[in-house]
Amino acid sequence: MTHEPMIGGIAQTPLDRSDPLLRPGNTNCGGCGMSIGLNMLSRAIGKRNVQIVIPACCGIVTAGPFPWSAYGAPVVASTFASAAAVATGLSRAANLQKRDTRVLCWAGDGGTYDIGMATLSAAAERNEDILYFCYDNEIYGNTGGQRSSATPVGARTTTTPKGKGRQKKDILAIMAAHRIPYAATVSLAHPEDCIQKMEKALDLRGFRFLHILAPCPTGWKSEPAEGVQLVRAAVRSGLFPVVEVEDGRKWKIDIQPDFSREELAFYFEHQGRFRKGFFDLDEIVREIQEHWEELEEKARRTESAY
Ligand SMILES: Cc1ncc(C[n+]2csc(CCOP(=O)(O)OP(=O)(O)O)c2C)c(N)n1
Ligand code: SF4
Repeated sequence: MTHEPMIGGIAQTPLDRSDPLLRPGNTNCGGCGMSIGLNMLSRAIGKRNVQIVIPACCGIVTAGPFPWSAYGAPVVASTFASAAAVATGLSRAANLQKRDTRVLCWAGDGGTYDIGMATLSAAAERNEDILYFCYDNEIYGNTGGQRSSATPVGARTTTTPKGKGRQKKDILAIMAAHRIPYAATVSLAHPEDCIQKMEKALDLRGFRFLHILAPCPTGWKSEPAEGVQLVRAAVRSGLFPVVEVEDGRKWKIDIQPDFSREELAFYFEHQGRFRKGFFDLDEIVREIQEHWEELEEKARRTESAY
């Protein structure tokens, strides 16, 4: 393990790209979906130069204690609310200096859907040259699992002990509505599609947004070994649509679900946060159908228009 010393929060040594983005020896929980996402991102980055801004979240704890870092890339820790604003500064500096550096944000759902939304929306509206990742574990994981606006209906959290009563925000639609060049969801159970879309997003210019459903065994009360299976079940049942949107109007469905009710039941039954009696599977099936009717209509319109 070659953890590099850092000065002023930024690793000073040039990147050795044989070094993975997420080094061994980090303290993330076993089976953490965020770790799987970082490993996929590591493969997508390849030899590209990147700088990563990470706000308060599990992902910044991952770095470990100063002056060491468990990240094999320069990382700037930002306040919760400012990741996209800090990334704007880094990206503009890199562009002024004509450095071929891709500036990324790696943030949880709390830092994206809620606390960082103002700077995220502002940077997207200005079409800053940033690739923003939201790894969505559907809670404030790092502080013990409070509800966020990404928490799904029926999920018990420390602040919704009887199960959340509201649906999660549709973050992809919100980001697409900014008419940014690229917004997409990626599945950790479909590595080819995931890495190919990460590579595409890395090479595009302007504001890009990728949304990752990231199982959190600690908060979801699920088996660490079942995370990828849970994501596959979410994709196959249609609960987590894998789609991409270009320029806010060209919608494409990347993975067609089979709308399996068995997979949906597996998803809910294999997570302790969903207690029987606090969610209605029939209601969830209806919501999935409604959402997919909208998505298919958008994809049809795109096909006929472009
Ligand atoms: C303004 C502010 N409020 C609260 C905190 C405490 N805090 C640090 S991390 C965190 C949770 C982050 O949740 P999320 O963004 O979903 O990422 P996760 O921890 O799930 O990886 C909180 C509440 C903080 N650092 N700053
Ligand atoms: S609390 Fe959840 S997101 Fe955070 S490191 Fe553990 S498994 Fe990963």
